[in-house]
Amino acid sequence: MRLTKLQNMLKEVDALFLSKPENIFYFSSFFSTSFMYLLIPREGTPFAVVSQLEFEEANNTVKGFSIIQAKKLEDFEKAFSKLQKDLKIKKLGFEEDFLTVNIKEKLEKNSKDTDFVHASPIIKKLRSIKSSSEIETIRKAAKIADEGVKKAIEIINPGVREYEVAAEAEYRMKKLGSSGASFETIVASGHRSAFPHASCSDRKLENGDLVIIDLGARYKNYCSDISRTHTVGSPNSKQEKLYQTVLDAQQKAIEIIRPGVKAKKIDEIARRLIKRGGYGDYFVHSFGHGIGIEVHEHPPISPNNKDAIEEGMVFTAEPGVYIPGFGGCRIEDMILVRENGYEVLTNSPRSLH
Ligand SMILES: [Mn+2]
Repeated sequence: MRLTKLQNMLKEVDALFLSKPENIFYFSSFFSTSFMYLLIPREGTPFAVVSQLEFEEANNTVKGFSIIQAKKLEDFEKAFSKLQKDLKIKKLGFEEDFLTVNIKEKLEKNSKDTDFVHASPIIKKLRSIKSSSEIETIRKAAKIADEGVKKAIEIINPGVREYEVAAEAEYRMKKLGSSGASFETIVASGHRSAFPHASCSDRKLENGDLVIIDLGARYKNYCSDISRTHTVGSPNSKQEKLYQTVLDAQQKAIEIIRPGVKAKKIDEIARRLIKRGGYGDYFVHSFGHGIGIEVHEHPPISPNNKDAIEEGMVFTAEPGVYIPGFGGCRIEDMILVRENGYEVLTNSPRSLH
């Protein structure tokens, strides 16, 4: 189904060469941790070149491909050059944002007359619209992340170190079937909460700290991503004002989500409210990002994205404010775009304390 859809979209190229494991998984259902490449012609059976290490497993999993075993990378070169001749490929699509120079040189060596055409946008677009089975898997990943956040918040107490909070949350998620974190868990407390991409340190939590927890679970090769901000002990009025502004910006922006709305419009609503709250200089990232097999994927929900969002897209809603020396606040949820609106996939309570 996905393959047929892709093949129907291949107008500009004779075939597509894929090397990115996430794209390969999307089309073949096999997530390679060795080397694996797909060659998908516009018509007819596609090919998968698989390393000897993973051959048995791939042979059992991958359907609809002609599978070629390569003992080493040189075998791949030979296999590819044969396919190249057999299929008479004049224009070859490739992932311009992923393919290594090393592999590209190997491809070029035997294809002097072949034009290489950028093909990443087609694949990103396809992957951004999730099927119902992908949505179910993402839903489960989101539920596991909710449990991870719950665990983290339970143990936020003075004297506990940031990495202990992260470890407990990840352990909880693994017990629920996650194969691991979908990115390095962030527990950023006190002054560190003002660093938008802090991971976690050995800092001990103190009374009065703002703590940003940002984590995700990987489940059956799909990712989740959620952030909550909490205080250790009771919040002060400045912290409360900050939290209310971010929450309001997030909620008001989420409310307009439905197919046809421009991504930049969603970002704009949140940005305007944060500016109105007096924090305009401190919202330094996009409102959100697509999520699926990768934690950050198409579409960006940013001031630059003029495209309309579509039914079946899943992305994050994560406004944040980071005030150096004071602290930060980010609230992040995962949103599924539905026919007439949206559904929030993460459901942890949104409260500062
Ligand atoms: Mn995120």
